Amino acid sequence: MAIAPLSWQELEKLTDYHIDKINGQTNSQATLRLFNHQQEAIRVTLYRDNHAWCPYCQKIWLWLEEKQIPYRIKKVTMFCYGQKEPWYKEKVPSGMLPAVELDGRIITESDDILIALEQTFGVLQFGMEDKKVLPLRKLERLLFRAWCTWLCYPTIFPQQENNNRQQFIQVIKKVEQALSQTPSPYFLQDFSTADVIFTPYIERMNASLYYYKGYSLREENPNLSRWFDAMETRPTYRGTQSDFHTHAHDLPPQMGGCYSNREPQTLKNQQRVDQGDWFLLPDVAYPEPENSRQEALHRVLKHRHNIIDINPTDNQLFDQALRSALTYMMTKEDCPPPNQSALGLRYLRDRINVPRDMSIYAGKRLRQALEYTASLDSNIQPEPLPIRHRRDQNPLNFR
Ligand SMILES: N[C@@H](CCC(=O)N[C@@H](CS)C(=O)NCC(=O)O)C(=O)O
Repeated sequence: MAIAPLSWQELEKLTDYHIDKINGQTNSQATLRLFNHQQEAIRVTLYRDNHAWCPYCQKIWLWLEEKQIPYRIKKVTMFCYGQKEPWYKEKVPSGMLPAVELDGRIITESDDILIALEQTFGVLQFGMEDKKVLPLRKLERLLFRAWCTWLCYPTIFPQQENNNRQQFIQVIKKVEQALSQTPSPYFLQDFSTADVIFTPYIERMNASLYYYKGYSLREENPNLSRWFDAMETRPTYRGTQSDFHTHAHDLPPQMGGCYSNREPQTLKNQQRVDQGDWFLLPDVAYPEPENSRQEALHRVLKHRHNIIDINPTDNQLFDQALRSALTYMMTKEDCPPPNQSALGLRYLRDRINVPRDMSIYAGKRLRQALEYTASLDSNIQPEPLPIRHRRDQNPLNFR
């Protein structure tokens, strides 16, 4: 049965989603985290990127959340996504992220930050300089370089592409071996700094190699698969976790380019990441929370005026189309959008940013509702997302 779009007031009644950003579970919207301490206990300010796209920021973010250190968060724009805030350049002239202010002292470089935090608050199971952790830190850098060599340089001959792939797989075998050293699914006998260090890039490798190289890191490596599953039992990781669509499109400007090998499997994967079905992607394996639709609706309601304003489609037309998609998402009934609204719906589909805007399953639900509703209008696809910059994601529009 097809139904008419609900009004904004009717939609508001369909969600009671609420989280305690300050004391509750890890979330990307918080600017203050207290873990039930008083504000006076705060000794740390974390400067991290606005979009939650910076891997080195994720490392510090995850560590602070795991240790439950009370801290403030100040969000800063990365160069490829917009203008760097002048107040930040006064503090950190290079503009580089992350930085922390610890007892009034500014520290940059994520490894130095972790070492300083360890000296102040104690280690996370094992310290950065522990003899068990040091070889793992080296292995992480080796893996990072093998990944960059495969992903970030264009190849002319298939042989070159194949060599880069083999080199990466050689290092992945070492990672698999390292993970097999203890009975735990983590790098050491329990979750520790070592896992925090590997997290940001393994997550990005999983997304980017699936999308640009047709290689499914999580599915092809049993120990890594177990590691991902274990990480996803942690609310701290879930709160910082991104999805394939977000990473496939946030990495090119950061890395200076990501190159597709255009193999049949790659093209299939690209189609799935860009146009769905997002529920079939190996970017998450824990069961979907019951309130993912409510979360997605809540987040859209909060920002609906800005979402409508920046959409290239006529505001009135898009207002109705967006309500159609949300009505479908909440009622599971077809709700045809107005004619010629498909491009506007797909514009938003392509710009849901996980976890900045919402968590991974809410993002999938919203993407799916936008795509399905757009398909009731037409199959027209928008221009691909920019790869040199992502100024289309200007955070100023959402202040
Ligand atoms: N070695 C540094 C690397 C930090 C880094 O490369 N940060 C990037 C973001 S991922 C950055 O701040 N780039 C400047 C910008 O994009 O504004 C660390 O470990 O902290």
